[in-house]
Amino acid sequence: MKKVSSINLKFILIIILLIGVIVGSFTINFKGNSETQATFKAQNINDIIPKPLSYKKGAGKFILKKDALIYVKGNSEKETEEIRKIAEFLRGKLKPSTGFELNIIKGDNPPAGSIYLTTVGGEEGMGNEGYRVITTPEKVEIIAYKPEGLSRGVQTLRQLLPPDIEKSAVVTNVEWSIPVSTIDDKPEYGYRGLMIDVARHFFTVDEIKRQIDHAAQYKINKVHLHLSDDQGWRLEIKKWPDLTTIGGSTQVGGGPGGYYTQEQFKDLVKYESERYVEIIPEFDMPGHSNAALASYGFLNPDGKKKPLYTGTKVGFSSFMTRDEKTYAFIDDVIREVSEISPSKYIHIGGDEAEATKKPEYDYFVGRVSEIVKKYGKTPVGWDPIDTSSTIDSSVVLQNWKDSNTVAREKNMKMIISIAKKAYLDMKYNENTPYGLNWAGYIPVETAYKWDPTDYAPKELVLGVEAPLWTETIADVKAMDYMIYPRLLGYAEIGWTPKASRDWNEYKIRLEKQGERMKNQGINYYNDSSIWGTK
Ligand code: TNX
Repeated sequence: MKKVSSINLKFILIIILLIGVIVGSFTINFKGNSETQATFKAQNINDIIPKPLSYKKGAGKFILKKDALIYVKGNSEKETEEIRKIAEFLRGKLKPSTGFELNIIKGDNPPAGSIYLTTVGGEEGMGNEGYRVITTPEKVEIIAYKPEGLSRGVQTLRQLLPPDIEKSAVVTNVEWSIPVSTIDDKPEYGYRGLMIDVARHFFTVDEIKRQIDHAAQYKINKVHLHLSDDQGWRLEIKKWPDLTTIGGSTQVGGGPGGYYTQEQFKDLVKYESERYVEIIPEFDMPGHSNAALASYGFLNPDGKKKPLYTGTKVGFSSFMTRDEKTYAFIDDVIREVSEISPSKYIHIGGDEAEATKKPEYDYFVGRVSEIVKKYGKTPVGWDPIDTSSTIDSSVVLQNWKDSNTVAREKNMKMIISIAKKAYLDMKYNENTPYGLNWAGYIPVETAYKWDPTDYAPKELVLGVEAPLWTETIADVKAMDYMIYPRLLGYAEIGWTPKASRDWNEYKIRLEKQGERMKNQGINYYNDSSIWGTK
């Protein structure tokens, strides 16, 4: 009798277990895809873009409260002061939505409830941009080898908080919590860039700051400004003021154009350096130079100024390549820029010089590269600059066409910006209201599914850059639409190793970023393949 009942008990237990399993799996199926993904996600991955190298989730959470303190401590007083500025940036980002006025304190041993930013204990292997975020119920600690790493870690911290953190007005019904977790992170490439063409259409300093602020949250660390083209010259050069008063006076379509004074440029550079973003100035030569040729007659063979140009054709203008007046002028430009631009790079253009014969082009880019080097900077040029006999591995190639054989032979370092993958001015599809399509359509998926090593050997790759040419982009709304969400993909291609990237998994994280972008007022392209039709 006893034996029978124990068998029965086992049987009943098995039945209960089986029912449990069936009901459980049914619930998951019934709940549908998104919730299943959410459950999976909560346990195993996070929403962060670019995806960190490693993320481990524990039990519990840290809750940010209104009396929280931000402790900062560097390896020297100077470093502590630098970290204090990063803490100020963080406080500024957390304030609008939380309403909290977090106090910043120089010191270690933060009390429970604090955020702690420190380079003490940071390891050299983390590199300049690597960081670790350790979240426990008591505190959030970001450790890095350099303050720059802390600034990248702070961008990650924003993404660990609920999306409401990005709202610009106080939200009261939210718990500002971060799951207990440890993140170890560092980038694959040191160059993760965005280019903005401010020559075809001019954008103000504030518009550029806003754009860079948004890009920096995804750890973009280089912003290349295309400061001159046929349609406009956008940076004051004190020795040659007509460059901006005449050359900067219009834009595509004939609008009023504009330019940056050197003071404004310095202010922009300083603002971005506080976000650890480097500004790289470009003057496009010998082609794309009509705005300069329209400003000064002496730059032209007949001594007369060219008319200003407001169309969108390329390849018709050229500096005189065998006239020393040209080089004296360029020397002045490069000298003045090198004095106000801390970046080690100066971009000299070199693309689409169809009005310059090949031997003249070669001579010209060689001479201009020497000028750039004379002022202590590294020249960067678009292809085909690599094909010039005057150019060697002291020059960086920005590769936009799918051809860099000569650059490879010369061991030139490269920034990969292949037009058919990385051009932000290409339309997403035939319905995109702005942009061009000469390099094809670039849907969000295409923008994500490539790697710089598809185009060049890894040891030559400095990183990636996504250029926004602005022939058809006249305002901030259009700019946002073309940049977002594709820039998140480019940022991840530059940051996260190829082996850790997968479109299907990325898509889930991208979907989550939609709410954050919306909260920040970014007019992103609301792609139905990512966000559905809601
Ligand atoms: C090619 S890419 C250009 C630009 C145009 C762009 C338009 C490159 C180095 N030159 O002058 O604005 O196409 O997509």
